[in-house]
Amino acid sequence: MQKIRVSEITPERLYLTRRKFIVGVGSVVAGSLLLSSCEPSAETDEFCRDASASAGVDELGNTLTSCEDVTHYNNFYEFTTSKQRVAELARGFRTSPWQLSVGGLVGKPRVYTMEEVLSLFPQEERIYRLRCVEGWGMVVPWVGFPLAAMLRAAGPMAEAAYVRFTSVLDPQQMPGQRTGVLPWPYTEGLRLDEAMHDLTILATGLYGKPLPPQEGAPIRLVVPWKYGFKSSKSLVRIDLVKESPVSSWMQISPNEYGFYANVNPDVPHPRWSQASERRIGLAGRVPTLPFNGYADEVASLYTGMDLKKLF
Ligand SMILES: Nc1nc2c(c(=O)[nH]1)N[C@H]1C(S)=C(S)[C@@H](COP(=O)(O)O)O[C@H]1N2
Ligand SMILES: [Mo]
Repeated sequence: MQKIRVSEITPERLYLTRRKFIVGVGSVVAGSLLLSSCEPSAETDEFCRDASASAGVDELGNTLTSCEDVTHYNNFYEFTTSKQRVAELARGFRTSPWQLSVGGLVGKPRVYTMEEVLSLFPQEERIYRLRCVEGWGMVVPWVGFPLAAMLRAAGPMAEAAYVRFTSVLDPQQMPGQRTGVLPWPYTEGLRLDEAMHDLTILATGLYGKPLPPQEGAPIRLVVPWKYGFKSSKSLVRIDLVKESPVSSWMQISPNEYGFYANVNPDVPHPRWSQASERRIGLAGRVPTLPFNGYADEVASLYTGMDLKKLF
């Protein structure tokens, strides 16, 4: 099958026109320039050669992780459990044609092609911290749109309380799916109000370009206040459901990788501390912030709940 890149169908300006920040607009945007964060080098592959972001830092002043590091240090167990090898094993993964179904307890279920997704939902840049439960983090300039826009278009029914996310099942293309390292397809879930929060996005790109395969092309979830495993890659289904979905990670290790998985420096993983993290590309460690630094935006979602139990 002929491989068609999303960028060939959709002009890249579609991704580049609506850059804006959700938080910390002030000085960062005022002084922003289109800057290329990746120095060309022998190591830099095609994707990063013309990478761009509207600022070099997030709203807290953290330097963006280089495009090269973002795209060569990945968790994507469908390909391999070796973070440095995901890019190489995912190269050439066919993501076109692609369909994303939105269904379950909705009035208007719909199957979107990627072309429809990109033309119906205006794309914007969101610079977010990503914190993996393993104790490392990155700062990534995503391109995408609020999941809420797609859920609103579907018309959630009154009984819908949760959202289940299903990633692609394609063992022919994904060697990790020919192993039992996780229950496939990769499944995750959010409470409906978490899914509707404006910080929750579906990402279709990063560094100003359509997602490369290792990042969960052509469309993946990004929930920046939760551990990275909640941000499912290469989505094919989004279903509104009544009961709390059981994720792939909950199935294999419920006391290590729970449903909420809100970033919390005060709640250690059973096998390591979560108090600090290694920022990929930087020396040393930095303190991990409650809700990954998004507490002002999201803490109210959990009023009255015991945060220590929300692992
Ligand atoms: N489908 C799928 N989604 C996934 C994963 C995975 O293995 N499969 N890994 C998760 C984990 S553990 C993390 S930390 C992030 C990593 O995203 P990144 O590679 O873009 O940094 O993706 C998440 N989404
Ligand atoms: Mo992770």
